[in-house]
Amino acid sequence: MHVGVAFITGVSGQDGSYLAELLIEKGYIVHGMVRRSSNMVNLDRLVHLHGHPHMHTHYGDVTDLPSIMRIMRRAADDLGTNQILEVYNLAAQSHVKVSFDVPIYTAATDALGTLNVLEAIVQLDIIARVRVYQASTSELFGSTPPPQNEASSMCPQSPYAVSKLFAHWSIKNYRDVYGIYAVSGILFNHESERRAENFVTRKISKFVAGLYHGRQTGPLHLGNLNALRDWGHAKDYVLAMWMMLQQGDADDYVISTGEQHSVREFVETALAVIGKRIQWRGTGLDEKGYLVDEGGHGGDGWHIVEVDPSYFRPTEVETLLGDSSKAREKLGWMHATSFESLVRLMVHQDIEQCKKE
Ligand code: NDP
Ligand code: GDR
Repeated sequence: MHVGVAFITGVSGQDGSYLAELLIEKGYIVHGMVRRSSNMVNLDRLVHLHGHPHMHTHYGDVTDLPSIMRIMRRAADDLGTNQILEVYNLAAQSHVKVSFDVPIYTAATDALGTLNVLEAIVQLDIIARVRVYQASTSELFGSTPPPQNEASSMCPQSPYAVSKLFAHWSIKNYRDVYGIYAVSGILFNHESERRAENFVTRKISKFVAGLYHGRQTGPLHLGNLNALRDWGHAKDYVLAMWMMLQQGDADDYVISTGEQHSVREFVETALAVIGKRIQWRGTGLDEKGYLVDEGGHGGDGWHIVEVDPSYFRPTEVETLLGDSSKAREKLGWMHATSFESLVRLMVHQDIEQCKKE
């Protein structure tokens, strides 16, 4: 017997893989959308999900409405009496910097893709049998000063954030118009060893693991070291997604740790895991007036970090710090992994991974 049925778009991503694991453990049947070109590393690593009778993957794309409808119909077929289909819309072009290079594609996936998911529910006439979770983001706050909570102004700073704001408002609109149980989780940055390697935390943990194994021949090239983020562990955050769909009423929630660290601190903390220290060379201002670091070395003249302006963003989100008191009070959610534990976990996992390679 299964306790519920879920449909996850973006199941091959960092969050999708943790969420599929969580739901399978809870006894759900999980239907996940993957693309022909999807990177299956995360799902492939989950040996216990392979061939699991409750885990199904289907080809589709959120820009292709018929494929969403086909998978949704298939998932709805598994519903028992009085069961509700939980739809988690995690699919996205999720890289902020990349969204400046592919704005139209980002909007097609992140904005219109979400509208497609909502419209599929309306077209299939299954509104009363569905609950929807939308992957909203702290990037919506953009230039709004911290701390940010559900009532803070949304000032998106990238095509990614603008597209996600469209999706965020579409969720509210379909909730108001059709009465769909649809929620947006406004999640702050969350990371793990399953994070793609072009996000800053994983880029750092991989580099430090290489350093540990004596495999780095050059410095780590990074962009803005002064950006401040509120980083948690993805595993804690997918639990909050599930909790949001188990409430009496549909509502939006900020999910964060309430602790803020700079990219520079992430580098220092990761290096400390392997017993190394970095001496920063000082800072200056670039032509836009941003504080720019000049990199740092390991004390023996060997450069550990070089600042590479090609990683700067045309408009940067400088400071994010979430206030998730509403989630604490109403959902009873609280992050379990501290910043130091997160960094330690990521570095240790990459040390193991690097050894195998
Ligand atoms: P990932 O980039 O790891 O995963 C994104 C997933 O979306 C991948 O499975 C990808 O599949 C899929 N995808 C991309 N485009 C399409 C498409 N057109 N149709 C179907 N699937 C598609 O992101 P995360 O797991 O980190 O994040 C999950 C969601 O949460 C995203 O929407 C992200 O924007 C949002 N978010 C993430 C935060 C974080 O800190 N991680 C914070 C707040 C929000 P493929 O392998 O085929 O590319
Ligand atoms: P972010 O994550 O943009 O916050 O979006 P990312 O790790 O890309 O950047 C965090 C901060 O680090 C600075 N930075 C660099 N970033 C990258 N990727 N590479 C670098 O070399 C580098 N050097 C410095 C960035 O400028 C930025 O300030 C993530 C994604 O998961 C989104 O999908 C999600 O919505 C938000 O988190 C919340």
